[in-house]
Amino acid sequence: MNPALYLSLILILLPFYIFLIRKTSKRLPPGSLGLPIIGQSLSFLRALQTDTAEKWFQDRIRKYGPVSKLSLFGTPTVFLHGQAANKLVYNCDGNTLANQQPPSIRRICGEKNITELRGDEHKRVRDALVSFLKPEVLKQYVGKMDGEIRKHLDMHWHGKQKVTVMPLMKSLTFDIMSSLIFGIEQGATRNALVELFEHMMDGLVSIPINLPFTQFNRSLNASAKVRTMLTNLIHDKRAALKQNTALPRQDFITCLLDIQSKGNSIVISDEEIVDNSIIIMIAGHDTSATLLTFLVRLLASDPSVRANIVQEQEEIARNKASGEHLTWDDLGKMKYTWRVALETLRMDPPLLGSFRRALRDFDYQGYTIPKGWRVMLASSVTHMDEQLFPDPSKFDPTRFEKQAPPFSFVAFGGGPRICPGYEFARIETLATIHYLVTQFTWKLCCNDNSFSRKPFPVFRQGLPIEIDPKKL
Ligand code: HEM
Ligand SMILES: *[C@@H]1O[C@H](CO)[C@@H](O)[C@H](O)[C@H]1NC(C)=O
Ligand SMILES: *[C@@H]1O[C@H](CO)[C@@H](O)[C@H](O)[C@H]1NC(C)=O
Ligand SMILES: CC(=O)N[C@H]1CO[C@H](CO)[C@@H](O)[C@@H]1O
Repeated sequence: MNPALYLSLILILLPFYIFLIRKTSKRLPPGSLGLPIIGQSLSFLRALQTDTAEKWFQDRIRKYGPVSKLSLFGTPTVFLHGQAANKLVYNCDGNTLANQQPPSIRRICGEKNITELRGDEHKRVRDALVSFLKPEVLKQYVGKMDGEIRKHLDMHWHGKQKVTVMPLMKSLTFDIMSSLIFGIEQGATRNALVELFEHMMDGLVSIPINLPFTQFNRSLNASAKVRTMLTNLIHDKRAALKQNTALPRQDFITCLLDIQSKGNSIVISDEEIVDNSIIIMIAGHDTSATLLTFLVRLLASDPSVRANIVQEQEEIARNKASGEHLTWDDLGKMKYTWRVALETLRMDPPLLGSFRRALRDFDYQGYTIPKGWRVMLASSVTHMDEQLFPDPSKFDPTRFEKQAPPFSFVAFGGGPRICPGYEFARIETLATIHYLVTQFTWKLCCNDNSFSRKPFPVFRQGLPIEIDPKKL
């Protein structure tokens, strides 16, 4: 991070920071707040960059126990981990702990964002999202996803000897979402949208200074353009629905417009549709692409898992006519493949934890978590707890033959804010793996297959592989 910008950030935040740490005389958790504002931010960022965040968590736990205080990104913070902490934070009511993104992210993602809402407001918008993302509805879109995946493989994999997996998976999950969420198919509009989203995402981890040459400004510009595009899209689709040239079930946007026009219990405004489709794109595209990339890496390096998956998928392929797309029932048969995906998420979760903000003082394990402080839940620490997952560093998909203990497997979060995209992610992951293993064999071809977290895992070399088409 640029030192001059960091310094100005410190000067802006200092009074607020002093106010927060002065205010309380309660029994605070152990730990040090470190240097003003900077606190432990740099060491944490370094751990993320070198993929040693898990070790960073463990060191802190060894030193201070299950609850400790620190200072991250200019805010005094309480660090929590463990099954009980997962349960507390994920189930906590919206009057005690709120999801609160920094103001910079709010400006990019919009104010009517589900991640910002709480209580009844959260439930109303969430119900609208889930009305599209629930299995009974999503199952109608399996064929559409299937089509996107096959098109992607024809364009970017067939005829190649070497491909770089991570950027391809990002473009695949983007294309799938663009088609299902916005109904924007291949073409100039989609290409423009990809670029705008990239700029937007860059800004989420940039320094929030809005000057004509900063990344943040470029991100805000992109956000404004996406918003205009989506607002126009909504008007067009509403007109098309009225003239019956679009179907209510065509995509996420038409689904919400249909709900809106019926004026029933779930009401959602145009602005909310725009903000929440942006949030869905941001929440759903890197996470799923990360899972797929880890799966491709795993299948290159674990022959026995690979053999089992190939067997399961070829069995399904044998019962299909050529060109026939996968169905909901086919996906239901991919039980082993999905357990491998869950075990991959256990060992390499795309998100290591969650942040919340305390809206009032509250006590946990004899300590006070003061109002205004941030709570950092290192939720994925339970993934490596040997009480919950015996022999935790062993890759063993059969663990997921049984339900994991509550609040122990939290790759999708938990409680009322649990990831509503679970089913979406399951469908696209299984369908993609199906076509990959039935059409190709591959091997890793680069010595450096390491990644850093930004905060999502990013493979340093993008994970290049050598591919061979299977003879059919
Ligand atoms: C493997 C893929 C995915 C993983 C690992 C994942 C993980 C998560 C996690 C951990 C949370 C909770 C964050 C918190 O409580 O702080 C979350 C929330 C969310 N996810 Fe996912 N996600 C995935 C895919 C998706 C997809 C495909 C979509 C959309 C189609 C999606 C949409 C959302 C939304 C809208 C929220 C916010 C929900 C709320 O605040 O009520 N996710 N996700
Ligand atoms: C980016 O900076 C320019 C020049 O200062 C300004 O006119 C514009 O409003 C900024 N963009 C946004 C979306 O704030
Ligand atoms: C954002 O747009 C403004 C005005 O349209 C322009 O002056 C500015 O250079 C743009 N910012 C970036 C970083 O591209
Ligand atoms: C904290 C914040 O800015 N969140 C906004 C999200 O949307 C709600 C409801 O529209 C606003 O009231 C909040 O200000």
